[in-house]
Amino acid sequence: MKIGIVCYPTYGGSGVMATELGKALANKGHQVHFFSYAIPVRLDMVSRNIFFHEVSVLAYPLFEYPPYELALISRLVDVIKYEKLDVLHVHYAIPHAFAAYSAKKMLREQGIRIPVVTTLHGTDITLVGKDPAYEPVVTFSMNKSDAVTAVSQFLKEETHRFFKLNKEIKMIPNFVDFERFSKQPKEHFKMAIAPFGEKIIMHTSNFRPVKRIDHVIEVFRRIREKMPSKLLLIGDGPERSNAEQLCRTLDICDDVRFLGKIDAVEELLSVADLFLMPSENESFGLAALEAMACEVPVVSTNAEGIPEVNVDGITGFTCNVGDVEGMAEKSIMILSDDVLHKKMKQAAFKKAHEFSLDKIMGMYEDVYDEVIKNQKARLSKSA
Ligand code: GMT
Repeated sequence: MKIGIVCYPTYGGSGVMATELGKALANKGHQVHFFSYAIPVRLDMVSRNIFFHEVSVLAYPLFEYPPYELALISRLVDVIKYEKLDVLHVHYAIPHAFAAYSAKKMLREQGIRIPVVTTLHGTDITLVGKDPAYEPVVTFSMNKSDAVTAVSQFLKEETHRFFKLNKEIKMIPNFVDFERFSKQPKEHFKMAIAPFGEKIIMHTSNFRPVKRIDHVIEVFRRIREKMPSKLLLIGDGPERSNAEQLCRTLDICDDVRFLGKIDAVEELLSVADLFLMPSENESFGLAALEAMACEVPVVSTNAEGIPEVNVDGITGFTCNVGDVEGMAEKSIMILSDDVLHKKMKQAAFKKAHEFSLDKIMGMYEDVYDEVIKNQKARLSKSA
C-alpha cells in the first residue's frame, strides 16, 4: 500500500508517534511518504520504502503569517497525484485535517480519489481545537475525514462530548517499539550520572506549560531532601529558562541536568529509577509509556488519558494535578522500598506490552483497508 503521512516534525508525541508508525509500516513493505516542514525527529533511518516531501513555505513581506496550509495542500496534491498514493493519514487535526480535505477536493476535480484518516492526539481537541477560533474548522474537517481515530479512550470520549460528529471515532492507542525501547546494559552511564549510587529521576517532554516542569523540579527537590538523587531533564521548549531559574532559586543546580533534545532517550531511560509526569493535560502520555517499556515506574498526575497508561498503585502512582506533596511522597515511597520498586518495574514493563507496536500497527492497517474498501464501494455504486 502507498501511504501518505502528514505530521509535525518537532519534539512532541504526535510527530514521534506518526514517524514511528510510518517506519514500522515501511519495514512491513508499505511505501510511506512523509509530509512535513522539516525532517521529523525520529525519521532516523534510510529505507527504500520511505520518502520525505518537505513543505517549504515561501516568505513574502506581505505575509505576517506565511500560509503553511496552502503550501502543504499544494505538496499533497502534487505527490498524491504523481505517486498514486492509496491513503492519506494526517496526525494532529490542526491544520492537517483541513489541508487533507482541501487536497482531496482538489484531486477529486481531476478525477483522483484518496481517502483521509485523521488521528487526534490531544491539544488539537482539548485546548486548541475547542477554541472558537478553530472549532468550526476542526468539526468540519473531522466530519469530512473518512475515518477519525483518537489515541486514548479519554480523547475519544472528550471529542464526542464536545464536537458534533457524524461518525464514531475509533480508539487506537499509542504504541512503543520494544526493539528500540527496552532496558539496555548502560551501567557506565549510571556511573557517569550518579557515581555515588544516587537515585536517577527522569522527565522527558517538549517543556510546554501543560507539562508543569516547575512541578517536576518541586517534586525532585522533596525527593532530594530525603535521599541522594539526580534529575535528568530531556527535551526543550518554552519553559526551559523558567525551569533553570527555579533550580537556581532552590539551589539544586548541581543535581539537575538539562540534556536537551536527545534522540537516544531509551539509553538514558535504561538507567533511570523513576519517571515523573506531572502534566496538567495529557491525552495519553507517550513518554511515560516509553519509560515503562524500559522498566521504569512512573509517578504522574491522573489527568485525562494518563491513567490508561500509568495504573495507580501498580505501574507507579497517580496524584491530582498540582499535588506536588503527594507526587513527592509516592516517589519517595517507591525509591526507598526495593521490593516495591522491583514490583512496579515489572508491572510497568508488563503493562507497556499492552501497547506493543506489533499489536497497534495492524489496527491502523485495518482502518486504511476499510476506508479504501468503502471508497471503492461508493465508486462502484455511483458507476
Ligand atoms: O497535544 C499536544 O500537546 C501535542 C502532542 C505532541 O505532538 O506532543 O501531544 C499529544 O500527543 C501525544 C501522542 O499521541 C500524547 O502522548 C500526548 O499525551 C498529547 N499531549 C497532550 O495531550 C498535552
